[in-house]
Amino acid sequence: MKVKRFFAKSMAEALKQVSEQMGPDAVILSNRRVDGGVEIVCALDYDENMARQSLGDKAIEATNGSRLGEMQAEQHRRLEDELSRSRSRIRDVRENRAVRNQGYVDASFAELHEASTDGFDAPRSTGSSNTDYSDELARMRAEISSLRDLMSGQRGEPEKPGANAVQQRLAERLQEFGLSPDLAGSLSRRHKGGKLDDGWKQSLKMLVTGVRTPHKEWLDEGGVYALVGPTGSGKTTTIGKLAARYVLKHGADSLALVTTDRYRVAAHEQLFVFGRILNVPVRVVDESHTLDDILDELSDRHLVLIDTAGLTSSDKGYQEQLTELARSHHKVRTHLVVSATSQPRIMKSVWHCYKMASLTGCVMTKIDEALTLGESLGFVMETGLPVAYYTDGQKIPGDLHHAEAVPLVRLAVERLKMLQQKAAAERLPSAERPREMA
Ligand SMILES: Nc1nc2c(ncn2[C@@H]2O[C@H](COP(=O)(O)OP(=O)(O)OP(=O)(O)O)[C@@H](O)[C@H]2O)c(=O)[nH]1
Ligand SMILES: [Mg+2]
Repeated sequence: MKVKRFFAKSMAEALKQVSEQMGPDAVILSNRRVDGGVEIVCALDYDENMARQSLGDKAIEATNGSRLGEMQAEQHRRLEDELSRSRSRIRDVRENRAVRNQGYVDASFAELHEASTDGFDAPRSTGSSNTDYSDELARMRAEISSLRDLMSGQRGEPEKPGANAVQQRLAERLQEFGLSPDLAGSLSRRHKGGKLDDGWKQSLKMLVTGVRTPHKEWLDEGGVYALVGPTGSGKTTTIGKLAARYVLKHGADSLALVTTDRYRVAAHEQLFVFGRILNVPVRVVDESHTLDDILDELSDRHLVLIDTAGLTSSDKGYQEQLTELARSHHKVRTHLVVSATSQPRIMKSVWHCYKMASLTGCVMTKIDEALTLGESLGFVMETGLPVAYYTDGQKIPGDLHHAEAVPLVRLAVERLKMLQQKAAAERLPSAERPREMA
């Protein structure tokens, strides 16, 4: 895992540096404003297990992937600063060696001694012999090498040995529920004693706390919302559902639809059909109409829903589309649309892919087709993305639901029960199976 820090005057410049120096597979661990611009910390070959290991016990605080990324970035910043301090001390020692005969060595070690109070072991000797100098240099080199190992994630704290049996069973049940082994392990380890069922309840409570949902519906709050995500995840269908629901509740006059998809043939057709049926205007971002021009014109609308093309980082237009959302002077709340049927690793890579659009939340689609829902809950818990809506079918607008943590977790538990009942029925001899299972 290679971690690197970038500085630039603007986010666009920083992202350009990232893509030039680390390529399209770079994962953004954190971005923040600093004096004179922005700072981005990125990783190549990012591996959460490795990140957790390198953070040791502190990783427990990282209940979601986004926090883990930030902690990893923070650790990298700290190590990089220490590394540069060590380097400058070595430089100082070298320079001082050159003028040793002028009696500077004692002073330089005294200086090192002072500097060591901020995190390094103090050099014990203040003598001026060559041996002292070599020892000190060797110690610093070892220090630098260990810092480098830490920064590249090669040397982490070893895993704590053996969780107890209840924790083990709890972790298994949480994985059956659909959570990743990492998250299942970290939730189960918090259950310090007692029965399996108590641990299960405690873990569900933690999931409820970890799954963030907005208090207000977009339809009531109003604003500009964009849906991004991979092709086929359900962006356009969800916009159709949202638009239909809005029109039924508030009428068509204060709603508008926009699409940024000028990359694919007949890309707007579906959205225009929704617009025609609902009597709502549909605007297309193209060479002659920028997103901001269109949003300026629509500023009197209570709700504007933006559909986008499902592109991957290797597609032409991917960066352009996300940058225009992120840089708009309107407050665009960009949400990632994720299918609940995706594998957890795919969900994560999709999130990494779209993170640069400054995501404010997500919409979970195709809940009806997913065998278990723990994957989706784990995803939102690990990324920290609030879930605004979820969809569970193709009916417009019936299969759209405003998300709330308790019902979502309850739904996931029911889904697990159904799965377990089905598995139990399949294990029975056919004569004893309930009719629908037989
Ligand atoms: N079963 C089920 N199907 C859904 C759901 N949401 C969307 N779909 C279906 O998924 C397919 C793809 O949906 P779209 O809305 O076209 O996907 P998209 O994200 O706009 O795709 P692109 O425009 O290619 O980026 C369609 O057949 C939808 O009917 C859902 O909640 N459940
Ligand atoms: Mg679409």
